[in-house]
Amino acid sequence: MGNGPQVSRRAALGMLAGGVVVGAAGARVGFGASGEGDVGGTQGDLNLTTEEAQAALKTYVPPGKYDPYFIFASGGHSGQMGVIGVPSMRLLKIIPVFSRDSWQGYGFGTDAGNVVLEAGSADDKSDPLYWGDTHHPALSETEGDYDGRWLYINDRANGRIAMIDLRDFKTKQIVDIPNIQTSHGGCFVTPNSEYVHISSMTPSPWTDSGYASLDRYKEDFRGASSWLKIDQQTGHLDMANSFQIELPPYTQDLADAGKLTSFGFGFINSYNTEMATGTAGKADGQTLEAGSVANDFDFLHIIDWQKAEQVVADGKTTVRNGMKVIGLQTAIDEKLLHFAPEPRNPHGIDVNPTGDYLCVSGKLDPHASVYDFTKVKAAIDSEDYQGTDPFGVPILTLESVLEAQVELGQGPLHTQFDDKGYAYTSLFVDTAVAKWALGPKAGHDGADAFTRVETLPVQNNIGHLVTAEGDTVNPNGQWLVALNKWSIDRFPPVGTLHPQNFQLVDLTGSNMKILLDSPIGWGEPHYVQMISADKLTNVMQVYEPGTDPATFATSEFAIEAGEERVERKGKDLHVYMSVLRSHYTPDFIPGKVGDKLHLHLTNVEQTPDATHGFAIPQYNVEASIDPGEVVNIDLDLNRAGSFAMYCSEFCSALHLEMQGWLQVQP
Ligand code: RUQ
Ligand code: CUA
Repeated sequence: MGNGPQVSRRAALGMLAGGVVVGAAGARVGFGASGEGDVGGTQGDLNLTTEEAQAALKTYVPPGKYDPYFIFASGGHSGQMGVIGVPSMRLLKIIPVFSRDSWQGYGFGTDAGNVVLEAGSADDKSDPLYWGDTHHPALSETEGDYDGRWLYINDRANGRIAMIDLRDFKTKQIVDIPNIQTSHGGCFVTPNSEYVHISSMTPSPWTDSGYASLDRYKEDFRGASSWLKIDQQTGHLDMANSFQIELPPYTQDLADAGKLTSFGFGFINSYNTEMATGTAGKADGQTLEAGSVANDFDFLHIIDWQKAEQVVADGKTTVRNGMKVIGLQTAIDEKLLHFAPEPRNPHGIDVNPTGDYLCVSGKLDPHASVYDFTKVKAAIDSEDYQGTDPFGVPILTLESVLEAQVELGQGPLHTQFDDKGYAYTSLFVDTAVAKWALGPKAGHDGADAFTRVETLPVQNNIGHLVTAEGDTVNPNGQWLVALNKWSIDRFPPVGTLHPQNFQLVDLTGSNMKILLDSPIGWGEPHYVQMISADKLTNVMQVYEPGTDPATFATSEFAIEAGEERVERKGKDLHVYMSVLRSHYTPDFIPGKVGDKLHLHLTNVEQTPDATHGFAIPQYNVEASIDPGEVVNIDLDLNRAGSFAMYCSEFCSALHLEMQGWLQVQP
């Protein structure tokens, strides 16, 4: 990554601290002695206050230099993910995941995207799903720290999960998870990337037909906690070695993995433990909104996944739709599932970096409820129960496990952490970030333990937030980004659908300070993770010659220059084509109506950035072939015509000449 970011950061900080700094090139820039001076004239031109100019310097990444952090952002129902540099907040890339992307040839008649997208649609769906609601990204971890290998993201809408390889930033696998319809809880990755977890959101009927009357909600509907095994070589999800735990038909919400002190456990919040179903078509029925807030408490689900692993190994599972399932009664009998009461309708559950504190955000309660894991474990071991739920799941005694309730403000949703024992919780209703101190096990045993120390208003209506590596065992504590749902008035009007607003917050000063508004005009991100750029050590700039990106192995269809050919076997027309600046070889495809065309394109270049496109007008084909990559396209030639195929990526001076003909004789 070079040393650009460090130099630019140091320059910016030095300027703020000392007023004068010698920049990387040796030129002097400075403020007046009071810090009130102009920054090289620009401050005046842009009409900036000194504070604004200082903020600009902190976020400025000079041309050619790199950002020290990467954000991986979900894109909501755009089905994509965004890669954003921090602190510049520059958009570096969009990664298509659940939806098509013509730039990258993802899902346009090419194997790269189509195979992944189609494999990720359940068999009973007549059409592949071409959209998803990307929700909670989860980076792979080693010993609780991001390791820069893989990235997972769930589809909240369709209960699926995708895996992205951070060698080439491409989606490699989509799995439609059996027995859940929608998903929300997770994804989280366990500390050594043993599993990625995802649980259902709204429960679904566990009946053979997939239908059940809402009158039988309690009997027939179920939730599930899914533990999907990660293949340690490829990062792919190994469904044969995955399992689910059957859960009561509550709405399981956010979830997080235990770490260090709480390693081996997973935690899921819930709401609608009332099992309200909405009006269910009844004139006097109650809305779900009203029915799901009746109880004072819902249940924090506490899952011992190491115990669950043992139960699976002992064969105490049934198989449902191809998935090993630990039944609810087995989970109770084996003592791998416990509940703790949590104030009604909470939202986020976040485990602090030491793994000691489980922080539950109240949503309808102005507090964060902090549970001490050591107490939770002791209560489990001593069977310190205050009762059971309607399904027989033991409920731990609240007073025995609750460590503190910290008053934060209205509408707490999600919490992230820094390296100094502070927690940062988003307040949706107050549209603010609350900074608060954790307790003794996070280094705060003085008067500030479990108290709010600062509130920072943000614009507008924050959902999630992220701090640098803020959900690992080792947060960096430098930056916070508020993921604001509304951006009203923050940007010039661009029509009736507004961008979202990511606000970059500096955590290094004595107070939290907003440095930058960053419009997100390509999706509706829910959650992001922020990783130090120097952890992304495996990123490729070109593929090895002839690589199949699905496996990173040499493709059986790869060719070298000189091996191009056209082979006809009856109606099957195989074309082995090389691609380089600025021609296709061969540039002529002799087809007939009724042929099956199998195109095998090899980009024989090894120059970084020498990507070529391959588009066939009116045949809905658009491929992107990166240097070294092999792309296969299967096409039924069902229409006669002369089709001018062309390179869609501006690759060279003679890019416009990079053309050929697909001839389909009547
Ligand atoms: S959730 S804004 Cu779907 Cu991540 Cu809390
Ligand atoms: Cu190749 Cu344009």
